[in-house]
Order: sequence, then C-alpha cells, then structure tokens
Amino acid sequence: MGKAGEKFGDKATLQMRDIAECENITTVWDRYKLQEPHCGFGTLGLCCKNCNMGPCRIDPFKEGAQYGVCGADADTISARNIARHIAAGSACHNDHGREITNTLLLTARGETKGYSIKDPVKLRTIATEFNIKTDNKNDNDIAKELAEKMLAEYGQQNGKLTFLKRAPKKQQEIWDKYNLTPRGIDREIVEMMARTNIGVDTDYKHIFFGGMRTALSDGWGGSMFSTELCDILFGSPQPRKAQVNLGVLKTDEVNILVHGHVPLLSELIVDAAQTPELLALAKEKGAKGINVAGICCTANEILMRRGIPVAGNFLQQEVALTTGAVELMIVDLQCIMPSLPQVASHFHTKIVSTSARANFPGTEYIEFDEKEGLDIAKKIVKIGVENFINRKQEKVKIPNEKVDFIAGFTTENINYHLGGSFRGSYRPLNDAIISGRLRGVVGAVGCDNPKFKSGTSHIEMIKELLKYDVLFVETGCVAIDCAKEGLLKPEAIYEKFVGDGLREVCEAVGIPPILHTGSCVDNSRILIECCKMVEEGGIGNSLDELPVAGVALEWMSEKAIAIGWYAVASGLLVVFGSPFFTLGSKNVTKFVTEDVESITGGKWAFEEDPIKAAHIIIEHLDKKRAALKLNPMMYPPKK
Ligand code: SF4
Ligand code: MSK
Repeated sequence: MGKAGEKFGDKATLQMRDIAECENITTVWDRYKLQEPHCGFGTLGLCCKNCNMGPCRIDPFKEGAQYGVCGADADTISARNIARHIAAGSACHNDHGREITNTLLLTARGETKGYSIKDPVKLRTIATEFNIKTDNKNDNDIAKELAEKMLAEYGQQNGKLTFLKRAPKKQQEIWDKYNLTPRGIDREIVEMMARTNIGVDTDYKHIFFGGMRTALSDGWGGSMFSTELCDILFGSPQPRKAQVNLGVLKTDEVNILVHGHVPLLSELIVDAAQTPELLALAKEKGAKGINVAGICCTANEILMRRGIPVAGNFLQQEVALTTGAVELMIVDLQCIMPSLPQVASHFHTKIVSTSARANFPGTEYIEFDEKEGLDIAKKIVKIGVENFINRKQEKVKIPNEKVDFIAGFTTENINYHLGGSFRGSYRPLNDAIISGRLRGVVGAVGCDNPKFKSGTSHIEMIKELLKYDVLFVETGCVAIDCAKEGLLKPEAIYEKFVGDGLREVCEAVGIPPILHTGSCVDNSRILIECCKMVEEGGIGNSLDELPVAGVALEWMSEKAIAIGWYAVASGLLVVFGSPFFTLGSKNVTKFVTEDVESITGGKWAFEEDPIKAAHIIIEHLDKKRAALKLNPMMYPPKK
C-alpha cells in the first residue's frame, strides 16, 4: 500500500485524477481514503451476520469472546465467509457462461439477430468432447445439441462436468478421492450457500472442501463454457495489434465506451458502429466517425477478437469519463462502479445500462435481448452519436498516452507461435523450460486496486520475475496494466530487465514476454495451457508438478477468490497481495497456506510487497524444477 498522500497509477490516470480533484469529482481513491482504517474484525474475517442472533464478532484479545452466540468459533466463521465469497464469485462466472450458452442455443435455432457461428471447426471439436456425433450434421444442429448438453450441466444433480476430463489423470483422481468433483454447476453453488447457513456445516476443512468443489465448477465449468463458446460464436482470437490507454479516445469522433464482461452486446456494438447509417449520422452531427473502445473485461473480449482499442481497466472507469470526451458509456455487469452516473453528471456523458440482471440508478436502461441483438445495439449507438453535439470542447482533456501492444494468444494458437506453423506444439515451450532458458510460466490475472499501488504493484512484481526468465500468460485488468507499461509488445524483450533466456525464446519466435490471453473467464485458457504442457511431457505428469504458478497481486473481486481456489484445487500455487479475510483463524490460515498442499498439490501465499511476492514465486518454480531434476538455469538473473 502506498504511503499517505502518495499517488500511484499510470501517467494518464494520474493526470485525470488531478483534473477530477480540480473539478471536485469524487473518485474511487477518495472513497477508499474515507474507508480507512478498515474494520479490524472484517479484515481478520471474524465477523458473522449469518443469523439474527448476531451480528457476532470474535475478539481475539477479549477473554471469553471466542464464540458467536450460536457457538461458532473463528475457524467456522472465517471459513464460512470465504466459502460464500467463492460461491458468489463462481456464480458470477457461471451465470455469464449460461448467458453465452443460451445465446448459442438461440442462434442455432435462428432466433437471434446479429450472431452466427464463426468458428465451425472449434464447434465440431468441442461437440466431440461432449460425445456429439458431428458427421453429416450442419453447424446449427451441432450447436443446438452442444448448447443443450452444456445447459444440462448447469442443472445436473449427479455425475461430473465434461470438461473435467481435460485435466491430467492425477488431478481427476484427487478430485474424486476428496469429493471435490463438481457434479452440476448450479448444484454446487446452492449447496455451498446451504452449508454456510447457521447450524449447518461447521468444520472449516469440510467447508473448504465444499468451497473447492464450487470453485472447480467455475474454472472447469461456466468459465470454460464461456471461453469456448465465445470462440465459436465470435471467432477464435489470433494475435493482433491494438492500442491501450485513455489516449485512444478521439477529439473529432463520437467516443463510445463499452464496459463490463459479457461480450454478447459489445460485439454487436462494434458492428452497429460500423453501419453506414450510423456513420452518416455521426457526420451529420459533426463527428468524423464513431470510435468504440473498451473498459475492463468486455474490452479484453473485443480486443482479442477484433483488435478494438482498450481505453482502460477497472480503476480507469471513472477517470475515462473525466476526459469530457465520452458521449456514451454502455454497461452490462460485473466490476461496474455504482458511482459512474455521479461522475458522468459533471459532463455530457450518457450512461446506458443493459442487463436485466443489473440495474444502476442514474443510468438510462435499455434491456439487451439477443433476439433483437443488432437492432438494440444500433439504438444504443445512436444515443451516443446524437449526444456528440452536446460535447463541451472546453471540458475535453484527453491524455496523450496510448501504447501499441499485441493481444490474442490462446491455447490453440500459442503452440503455433512457439513451434512455428509447420510444427505447432508445446514441445518448444517444454524444451525451453527443461533446458533452463525459461524458469517456468506464471499466470498473472485479476484486478487493480487502490488498496495496493493502483496497478503499479503488479508491474513491479512482474518486472522482477521477467529478470528471472519467467514467461507470463495474462488476463483481465493486469494484462491491461502491462500493456500500458509497454510490456506486451515484442520489443519489450529488449528491456534491460528481461532475462537472457526468456529473450532468446521470445526472439526466436517473435512473441512478447507476456502473452495476453483474454478476459477473466479466459483464465480457463490458462488451465488448458497447463494441461497441454503436461500432455507434451518432460516437465511433470500432473498440474501440481509443473513449474508454474498463478498470481493476482491486486485482487479485488469475489471472482478472484473463486479463480484462485479453482487454481489451488487444480494443484497450483496462487499468490495474492493480501490475504482474503481469514487471518483471524490460525487453523484456517494454516490450512489455506500449508495443509491444502498435501491434498491438492496447490496452496495459497499472501504477500503485499511486490518484490517479495516475486521471490515466493521464484522459490516455488525452483522447487518444482528441482523435484523434476531439470537442468540448472542457463543464465543468471538480470540485475
Ligand atoms: Fe452469530 Fe452464529 Fe448467527 Fe453467525 S450464525 S451471526 S456467529 S449466532
Ligand atoms: S474486469 S474482475 S477488475 S480483472 Fe474482469 Fe478487471 Fe478484476 Fe473486474
């Protein structure tokens, strides 16, 4: 965390924060300051309001205050709280996946406007995994069957989710042995909520076992459905060049920002903004064109597939509006600050909310319906175009910062970029790890957070790890931060902090040292990439043996807790910059940071200092390398 009064963030954000201050616009950083100091009981995970005998709190320093009214102790209370966070985070991703699956079904039936199957090859591959016969069937028939089978896995009561079969045998055996195998997606979430009621599950270990099963239903269930089906519906990404940061906003065009997560609307907003009638209307209103840019993960989705510029990440959503140059911000759900209408009220900016699941007071609500998809998208874009004439030129202050970068790496295309188009495979990656050119691979994911250094904490950690020849795959807001820092372009390998081995590997195949692999739900791509590394051989027979790790230093959302837990349950080390709220229980803290490793092979580590966090990861990768008896590292770390 920064010292009092110290400001962190990229240059454009800092510039806009100054403007917000001058204009008396309250932002996330001001509100954060007003919340300090945070409640100690909440931070330690020692308060419970699961029933009306409470709220109760455990006071570690007060004799006799070790139990809630019902008798629940610190172990039970903190474990129950985390399990509920896991359920909520998983529910978010799983519901997102449900929306996408349902849209595939409607599209296959010919009941949507604006969608089609863009990757029929992937459709057939995934359908085969679901035991669907594809011979002599058209795409729509296959898609209908696939969507129905996937939707059935939401309501399924017994059995196991199909994509769990993608994991190495050892992980599947562990999940079966410890009863961690998710049976049906909705079932696990409902059961977790039931088990954490007063007087139900009180054994902290047992609660965490339920929590892991719930989280696995996200990573290998709803999130994976979403990733695969978005590729089918919108096309599988390929590496493409784009630009990032607030400088992508244009002085002479209508600026429309799409913000949220589910790409169903943002994809069509991009299409609508390119229609001749709306472009003509923009000209009529005095604008040269319509500039669509993204915020947060819906930005990552349309970036990966269409190269649409990214205006910013989570912490930039308010300051994007203080540029005074945004005609319209369109929001769906997840990570949308309720403060946006208040910030927008200082400018001409209109905010349109679109999800039946998420109302935001102060916004104009236009419900998005896939059946009328493109028509609704056009109607919304028109609002932005017509608002251009209300822009106050004297209020327009767009920062200059914009950076080129490459995004669009996936499980399927990484092997071609690593191995060349004639011998696409994970072999070169595994060989680079075996030979000691690469120390390992780290998945850096998640949010940026004013509790840390607003995006710069993870940048400091990542630069330290790059010195030690660590290759990154990234998703979410951390990927946007790294793009702003210039780390997502191939030339980044020539930075003085990039290790020699990593440089050699990236130089040989022309990739950046950090591969942007999508949005939060696309963390499922990272799981599959790990499975491919195991399949390729030579660096371990299961996920827990690989020299890999996950990190979300500036984590913020309950979704991050769910993601972290499915990674830990899949055998990986996960590092967070601060613990989720469990430190008030010694047993729970020991379970999550030590004991769970003997069950799943994965575990948690918590470290706020970015350099220390990097060295926890380095130590972990080296431990895994030693266990596999891999070659010593070829080059010393960069100074
Ligand atoms: Fe208090 Fe127990 Fe009720 Fe929680 S469930 S509020 S600890 S009485
Ligand atoms: S948008 S969950 S702030 S990564 Fe996925 Fe960014 Fe975190 Fe939201």
